[in-house]
Amino acid sequence: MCINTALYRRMPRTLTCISHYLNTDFFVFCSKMANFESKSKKKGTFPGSNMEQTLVILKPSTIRRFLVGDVLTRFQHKGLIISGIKMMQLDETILREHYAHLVDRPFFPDLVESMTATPVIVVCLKGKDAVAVVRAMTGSTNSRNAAPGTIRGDFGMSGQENIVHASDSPENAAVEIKRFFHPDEIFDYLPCALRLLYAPDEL
Ligand code: IDP
Ligand code: MG
Repeated sequence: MCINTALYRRMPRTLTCISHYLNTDFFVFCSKMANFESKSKKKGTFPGSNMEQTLVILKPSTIRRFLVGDVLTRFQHKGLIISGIKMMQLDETILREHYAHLVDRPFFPDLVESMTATPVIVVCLKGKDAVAVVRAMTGSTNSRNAAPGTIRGDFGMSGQENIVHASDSPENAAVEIKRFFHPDEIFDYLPCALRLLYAPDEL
């Protein structure tokens, strides 16, 4: 029997063994997780209850440059949970509220024009210390000064066209999430990989 035929004949059994192994392992993992969650629920410390939420806006230039996937991938690879996500068209009214600290600045009309050029994608991200983590990943306001490795540092050349908005404090994050999402657009789920992302005493 040639070696290819031998391998071919053994293949189904090998695949069955692998799948059996994976299913068993997955089953054990899920039972452990369910047990862990039910114990935590009884203690009143459901995993994830000490996590923060923060708001990110993928700006029109990011949409137009086809960078949506790259930016979202960064947050997902970091381990941040997407609790809400949608595309929406902003207008001057909401921007006057959102950028209230900038309405008197000479560049404000340009900022409105830029932020209304196309729809944006608003994202609510969840994780431990999510606000500070996402701000650090975002980098300095002016993309030219933003450190390499940050989103603005890696994808931008501009102060205005700086890829994303990110909430700058937990208090502002709460206000901003309410500004852009209805409560029923925020979803409370936990990923299977939660116990691979955090140690038990961090949850
Ligand atoms: P941040 O986005 O890093 O929190 P903010 O000071 O809150 O920075 O400014 C909000 C947005 O306004 C910035 O992301 C940027 O798009 C724009 N912006 C801020 N400063 C300038 C400026 O000096 N020139 C042009 N646009 C600016
Ligand atoms: Mg800001």
